[in-house]
Amino acid sequence: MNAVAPAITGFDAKALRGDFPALQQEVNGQPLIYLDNAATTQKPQAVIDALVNYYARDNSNVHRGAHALSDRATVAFENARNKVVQFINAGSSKEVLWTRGTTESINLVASSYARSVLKTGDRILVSAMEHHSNIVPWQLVAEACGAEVVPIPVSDAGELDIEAYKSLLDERVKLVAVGHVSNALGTVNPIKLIIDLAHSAGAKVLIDGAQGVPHFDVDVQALDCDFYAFSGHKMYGPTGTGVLYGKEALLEQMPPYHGGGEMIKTVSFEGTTFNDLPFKFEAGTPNIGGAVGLAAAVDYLQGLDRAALAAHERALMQYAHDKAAAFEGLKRIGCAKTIAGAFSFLLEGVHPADVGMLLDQQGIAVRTGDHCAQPIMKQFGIPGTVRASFALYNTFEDVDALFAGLEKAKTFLL
Ligand code: 7TS
Repeated sequence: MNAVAPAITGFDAKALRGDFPALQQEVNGQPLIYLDNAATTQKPQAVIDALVNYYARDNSNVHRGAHALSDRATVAFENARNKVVQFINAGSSKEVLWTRGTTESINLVASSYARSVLKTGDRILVSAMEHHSNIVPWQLVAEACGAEVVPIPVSDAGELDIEAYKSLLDERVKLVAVGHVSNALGTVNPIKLIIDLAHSAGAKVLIDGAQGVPHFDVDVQALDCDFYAFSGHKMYGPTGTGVLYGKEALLEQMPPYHGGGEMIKTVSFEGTTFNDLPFKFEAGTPNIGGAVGLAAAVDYLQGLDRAALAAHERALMQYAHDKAAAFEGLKRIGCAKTIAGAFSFLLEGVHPADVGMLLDQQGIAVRTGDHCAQPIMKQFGIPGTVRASFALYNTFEDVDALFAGLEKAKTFLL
C-alpha cells in the first residue's frame, strides 16, 4: 500500500520556505532538498537581517564602552539574553550563559561543576545513545577525578532502558547526562522521568537539548533540570552561538570556567574576585552579533504556531516511516515509540556513504556516517546510517523526493 501524505497539517511549510534564501537554489542541477537539519538548520532572512543590521549599525564591544554604539550593543546583547530567558522559562538572566554551542555548554559543566564535586569512585551516567559531546567531556573529567562514566543501556529499538537506569541510580551517581532527543536515532527520551528519578537518588541532571529545542517548547523550570544545553545553529540561529541554562544556586557555587576579562570584579596579585552571574562564566568578548541573531531566531520561532509546527513535523516523520515500511531493502535504525527530527536508515547491502553521494547528485542533502554517536552504532553492529532530518520548512514533497531519490540510487547500486 502506498503511503499517502496528509492533506492538511494546519501548518504552511511551503510558504515558510520563502523565508529561507539558502533553500532557493539548485544543487547539481536540481532544486535543493535540504534534509540535514540535525547537523544545522538554514537561516531565515530575519536572522540574516539581524546580523547584517547589528554589524552595519551597532557593532561595538559590550559592557565597557562609554559611547553610544557600545550602549546599543550592550542593550541588544542583554535583550537577546532576556529573550532566551523567556524562551526556555529560566528563572532569571543569571541562569542563562552564552556559549559557542552545546559542546561548550557541556564542557563548561564538566570542567567547572563536575570537576569540583566528583571524588574517586563517583559515577556519571550517560545514555548509550549520546552524541560524543555528551560523553567525552565526562570521560575527561572522570579520569582527572578518579570517577567513572557508566552508560545507561539502550534497547534494540533505540529506547533508554528505564529499569536498568533505576538500578544504576545508587549513591555513587552524582550526575546524569542525557540527550533530550537522539541525533542519531531520533529517540525522544522521557526526560522528565529521568530528571525526577535522578533527583530522588540525589544526583544532578544535565539535559543535552541540541535536538530538543528545535522541535519542542522547553520549560526548564517545569522540567526541573539542573542544566540544559543547546546550540543556536540547530534552531535557525547563527553558528558559534549556544546556551547553557543552569540553576542559579549551582552556578553560584561553581568555580569559573575560563579566566579573562569580563568574568572578574577585581584583579590583583594578592587575589582576584569574580563577577556576578552570568558574567562569571563569560570571559572575553562574547559573540555579540551571534546573540542578536539567535534572538531573531527565537522571535522567528515564536512567531509561528509551535503546536501546529510540532504536529507538522510529526506528520512528516510518520509519512517517512510509512513510506519506509513499503520500501524494499530499507531498514530503519531506531524504532522508538516517540521519534523527532532524525529519520535514520540503511539500504540493504549498500554503504551509507554511497547512498548519500547518489542523493547529493539529485540535489538531496542528507547526512551519512556515525553521527558522532559511535557507541550506539557499535551496539547495532553498523558503521553508520543514512540520516534525513526534518525542519519546519520541509514538506511531504521533500519526503517524496527522498524516496524517489532512493529508488534511483538503488538502481545504480544494486
Ligand atoms: N548533542 C547533540 C544531541 C547533537 O546532535 C550535537 C550536534 C551536539 C550535541 C553538538 O552540538 P554543537 O552545536 O556543539 O556541535 N549534532 C550534529 C549532528 O547530528 N550532525 O552534525 C552535528
